[in-house]
Amino acid sequence: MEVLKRIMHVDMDAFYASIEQRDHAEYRGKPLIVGGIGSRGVVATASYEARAFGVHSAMPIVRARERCPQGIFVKPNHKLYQAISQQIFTIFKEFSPVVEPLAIDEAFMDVSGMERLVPDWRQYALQLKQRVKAETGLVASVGIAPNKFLAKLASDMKKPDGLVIIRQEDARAILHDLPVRALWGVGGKTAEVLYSMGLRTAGQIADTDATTLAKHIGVLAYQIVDLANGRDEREVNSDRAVQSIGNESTFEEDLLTREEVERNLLALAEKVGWRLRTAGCAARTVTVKIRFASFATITRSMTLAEPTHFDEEIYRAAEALYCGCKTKETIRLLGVVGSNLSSCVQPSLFEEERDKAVLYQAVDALKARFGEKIITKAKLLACKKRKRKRTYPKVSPL
Ligand code: TTP
Ligand code: CA
Repeated sequence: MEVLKRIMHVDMDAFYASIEQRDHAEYRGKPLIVGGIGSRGVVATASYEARAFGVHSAMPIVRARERCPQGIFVKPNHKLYQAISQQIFTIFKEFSPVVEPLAIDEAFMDVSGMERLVPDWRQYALQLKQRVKAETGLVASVGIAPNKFLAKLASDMKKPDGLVIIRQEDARAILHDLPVRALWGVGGKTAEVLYSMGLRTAGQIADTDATTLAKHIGVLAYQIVDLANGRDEREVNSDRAVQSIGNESTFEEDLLTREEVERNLLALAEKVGWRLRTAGCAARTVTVKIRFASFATITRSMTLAEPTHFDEEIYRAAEALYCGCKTKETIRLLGVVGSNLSSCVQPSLFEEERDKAVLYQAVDALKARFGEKIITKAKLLACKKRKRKRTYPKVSPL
């Protein structure tokens, strides 16, 4: 007999904003926007009160201020959010042995085969929501369904403070009017092809022959016809490794010179190197993301002979990638990402490499004790001094 799968998806409501409202009574019940505060910042998230004004994640902060001038705007406190994330994941693990993190505030949990322990799934989900509320003061939305796709859909259906259970027999009806973009894997380009074929809803996809559709959009057709019919075989994978480690900066003023770009790439490489080393892994692929003044954005990647977590090696690759992008435009955003991760760097046979590892151990011990900024490259210190100097009014020589 086929064992019915049962998947739970938990997702915290307005995560960063709810934490700030929890910790600041004066923010409660108000439109609160968490994000980069500078003129070039973007919204990380907004409280539900702010969403009523049309403010949402990834929107430029300038636009959010236009839409919601009475909003309270605050900078994110990532360390705090990370700590609370750990707290909620500890709770999740009490409710299922198989927990797959999907983001800082959401996870899939496989609760199949627990029927004898759990006579009432609604009650079980309520218990989880209550535990999270009691321990963190925050509200989670929960979805339960026979597969991952439906469980994620369910947790989103009655947000905030949602709790929805989808049964397999109801899936097709629930999916019927959903836009095709809601099917995993359908991005902008695929959606255009589907629209051109007159296919706009999941209901229409559900009734389409996958082999015929594959002639237009490739093998993705099989996946989306399955999803549209409420079928999804993917397992909850508790060992899912982090896919990449990266960092990016949007600048208050565009970067004009090559020297400025290189300094910023070095600062980003230093952050990525530190994060890779603290995560105990190394990256074989380095990617640089560049957004120009015109908003055109490019990414360039390079795969190294050996995985690395050393700042200079990440920087060398990033700089080479940047140099390969010939353009005269100024730059508003730079990012550096390490991917293709392995768990640690092979111990080197070469003395010079071993010395480097010892040096980094010392650097990291200082960073771990006194904070990431305690030690940095001389080149970056010089640049910080110069930057600060530039903020003073210029005095003309006599
Ligand atoms: P989400 O779960 O997408 O959003 P949310 O928790 O704020 O709101 P809800 O789930 O109720 O719709 O993201 C979780 C956190 O991740 C969010 O609080 C802030 C951060 N985040 C960003 O920093 N940038 C983004 O573009 C998104 C989508 C999220
Ligand atoms: Ca969330």
